Amino acid sequence: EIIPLKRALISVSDKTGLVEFARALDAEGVEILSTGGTAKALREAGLAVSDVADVTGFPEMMDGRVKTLHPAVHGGLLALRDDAAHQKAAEDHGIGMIDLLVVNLYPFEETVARGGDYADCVENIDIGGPAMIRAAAKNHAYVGVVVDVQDYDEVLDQLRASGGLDLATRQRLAQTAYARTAAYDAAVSNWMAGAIGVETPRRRAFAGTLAQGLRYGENPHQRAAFYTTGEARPGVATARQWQGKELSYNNINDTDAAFELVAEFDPADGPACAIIKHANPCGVARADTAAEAYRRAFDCDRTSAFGGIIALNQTLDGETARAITEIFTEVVIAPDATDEAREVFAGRKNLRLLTTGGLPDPAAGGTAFRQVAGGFLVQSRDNGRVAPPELKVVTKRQPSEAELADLMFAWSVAKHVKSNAIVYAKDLATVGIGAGQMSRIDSTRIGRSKAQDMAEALSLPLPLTSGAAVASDAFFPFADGVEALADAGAEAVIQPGGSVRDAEVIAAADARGITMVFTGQRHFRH
Ligand code: 93A
Repeated sequence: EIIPLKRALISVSDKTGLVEFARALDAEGVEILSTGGTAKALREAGLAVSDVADVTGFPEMMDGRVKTLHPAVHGGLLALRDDAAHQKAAEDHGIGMIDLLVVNLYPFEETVARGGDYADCVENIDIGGPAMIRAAAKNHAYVGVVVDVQDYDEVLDQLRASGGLDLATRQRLAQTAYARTAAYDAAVSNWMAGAIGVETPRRRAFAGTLAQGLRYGENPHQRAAFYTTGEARPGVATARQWQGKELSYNNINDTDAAFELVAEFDPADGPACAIIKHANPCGVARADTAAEAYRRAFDCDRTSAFGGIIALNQTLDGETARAITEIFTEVVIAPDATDEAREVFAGRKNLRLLTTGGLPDPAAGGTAFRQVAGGFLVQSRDNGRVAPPELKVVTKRQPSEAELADLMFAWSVAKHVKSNAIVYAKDLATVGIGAGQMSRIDSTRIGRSKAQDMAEALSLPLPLTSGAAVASDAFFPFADGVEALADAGAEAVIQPGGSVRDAEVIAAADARGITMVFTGQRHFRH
């Protein structure tokens, strides 16, 4: 089952490791065919290669759009070696067999990522490469196909040991090859969806590029990997990691939650900080300085913040970095970090610092999906936002300017808390968060008890729920939720409205002298 490897076609855009690999093939007596740029690179390294143009009898033409799309190439990849008719056809037309195909594609994803214009992206859609990859992969009974520089060594090892590749390797390479072409076309389709403004989750392709194998998944007995979709959204997938050990599955999930939350707060309005545990915020705050925002976020729930993930909406500075290092933190993500901040973190192996170069646009479209048994659900990302003029005050009591600011703040946080979500906020900082409960009233109670814990930890005379603004991610089905908030001392509530019992809920708020505003928009998050 070892197919002797006599002739290889190499056509690669990413020329990493190319010369060494080709030299090793050459040393094993493999004849090498190449396309323009690849052949040039190999000749410059002193290797003897044949031009594909000489094999096809056609020059590379139309800006390289047509170079390998020819029967002399595809016949050599697709012909069954043990089929007399196939071999006769090859002989009649002077087609030589190709035993190994080495291709990596035009850098389409990179072109999108670097912000290439429409024409640039279109020109970087590889046609001949995927055609050859799919042909060679189909004929894996006889042909080996390499699409990943990482696989060069394994191919060489086998070649040196046995003169060819065994079936299991050819199968595995073919399987990898189809994963690559599928991801490539998905990237093209998804880029087009963005470029022409297709928001619908229908007619979408789903695939990603393997960015990193992970040590384990959500739990140590689960295997995991991180795939990127090529979306040009600043965040955990595109961030630069300055230091610290590899991110885990849960780290990546929490870091994403943290950064997406903090991006709700425009840096032009001042620094904001979020601390995340188990994908929920345990403290979020805005302040005049990043260090102060961090301290206030930390104060909300000092116990939970231990081992948390911190996101900032602006540059991490030295002072904030020093404050952060006072306790154990897993990950810090920010658009940027000063040299001083990096020095403060340096040497702390367990603390990872990520910078993204910018903030994601919270209002941008995009696609979100989650798995269910036997399928997955697709929806546009929750980019819903309300501006103060869109709020409807439904109670007699009107919000003060400070209350309005706190309501808007709490509402933005609630969008990023698992449902049922209740967020108590005061002076642009959370003071109690109730997350992920099956009943809204339970979230109300948990948020209140968190605020009591906070008051105890900080030796405050009264929990800050007194006079707080409260956000509820969805409407109150009954008046009891509002009663509970009033009992906690809350003075203003923001919620979508839309319950059949809205009248009862509003009446309860009026009876307790609370301000209530409706957003008309819900933010379930599960
Ligand atoms: O423009 S193409 O779609 N037309 C082709 O016929 C073709 N054949 C190979 N692009 C084509 N390729 C791609 O050229 C390969 O996938 C590879 O990425 C690149 C290598 O070109 P060069 O050897 O000139 O650097």
